[in-house]
Amino acid sequence: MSGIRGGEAYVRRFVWLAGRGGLGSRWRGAPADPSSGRIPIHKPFARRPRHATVVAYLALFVALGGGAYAVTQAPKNSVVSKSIKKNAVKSKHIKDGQVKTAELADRAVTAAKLAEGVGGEAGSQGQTGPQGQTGAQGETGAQGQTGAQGQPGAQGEPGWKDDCSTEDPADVMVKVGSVCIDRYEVSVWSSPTGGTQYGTSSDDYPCNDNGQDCTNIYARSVAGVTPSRFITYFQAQQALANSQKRLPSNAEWQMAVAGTPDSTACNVSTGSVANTGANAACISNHGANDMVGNLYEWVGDWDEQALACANWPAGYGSDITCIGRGSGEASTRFPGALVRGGFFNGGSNAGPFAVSGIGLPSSSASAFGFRGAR
Ligand SMILES: [Ca+2]
Ligand SMILES: [Ca+2]
Ligand SMILES: [Ca+2]
Repeated sequence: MSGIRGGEAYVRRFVWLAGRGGLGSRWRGAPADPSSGRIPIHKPFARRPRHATVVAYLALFVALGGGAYAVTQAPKNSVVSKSIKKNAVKSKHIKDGQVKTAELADRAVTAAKLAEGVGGEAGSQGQTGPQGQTGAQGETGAQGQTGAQGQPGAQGEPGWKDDCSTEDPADVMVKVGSVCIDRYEVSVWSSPTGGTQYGTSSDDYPCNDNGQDCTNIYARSVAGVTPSRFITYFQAQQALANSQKRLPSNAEWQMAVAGTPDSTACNVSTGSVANTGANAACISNHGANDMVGNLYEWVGDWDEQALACANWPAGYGSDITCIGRGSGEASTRFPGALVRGGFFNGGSNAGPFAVSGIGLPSSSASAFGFRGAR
């Protein structure tokens, strides 16, 4: 910018001269030297013109062909109008003789530009800045949708029907209140549906009396067979478990026997075991056969082992009762597992109230059998 300093002053003085009326005669009488472009202006000037006056006469100067004059002290093409900021160049910055019309391009200076100043061009765009830091973690997203339904599970074990029927049509149970009771005294077999029967005429069970290894015997309630006997409480219990049954409680047995005849309608005096259901009239109100007579039947309950017996009154069929300790009788310290109903040679001792706790759970006898419940 320093090269242009003084240019405005030069123009100002030129204009001031024109304002005093001297320019016309001098302009016309002393045209610019074509070799230098310098306008012959004489010093000194006693008075400086106002800025508005400078602008007005500079416009006139340009209109009269000022483009033919040039600034001699500015390097060629080093200063163009767009390089000068608005209001950056004022008359006081221009020295005498530093602006010559020869260096002003055609139409480079207009009255409007001079009044406003000339703005520079926009600079070039800067380089791309460095990458910013990683932003903070966002909030947790919303819960996803419910997944698809899984596949059906494996089939469960066969269920019991409400009417007490079973998967094995030959294995018959009857409904007694809220429980199911075997219709017949049990026959014990080598498979859930039959095979070899055990305990018909001897103690031939393929497992121990204590029942601990009895995974191979099955209890079924089948008509027309000799009920199994010679079996301990422990064995009977496992045979039932292997058939998804259990021993009935003493109470359940008592409930199921109701209505069974206390007479020879049941096998109470023949002296030998009869086939299951052979005495058709020996049946309870609930449809259970042979609960009185034929074989005594294990129930689930234990009591103190009994050593002696008594009889129920006549109103209870004079049935036998052998339970607990009498006065002065020392305890054996063993349990007596209860059997119910009497047997094939019990006579009047047999009946719906007959109960005996003489036998241990580990006992077995030709007159002891059982039936199941669930
Ligand atoms: Ca045995
Ligand atoms: Ca019986
Ligand atoms: Ca009786």
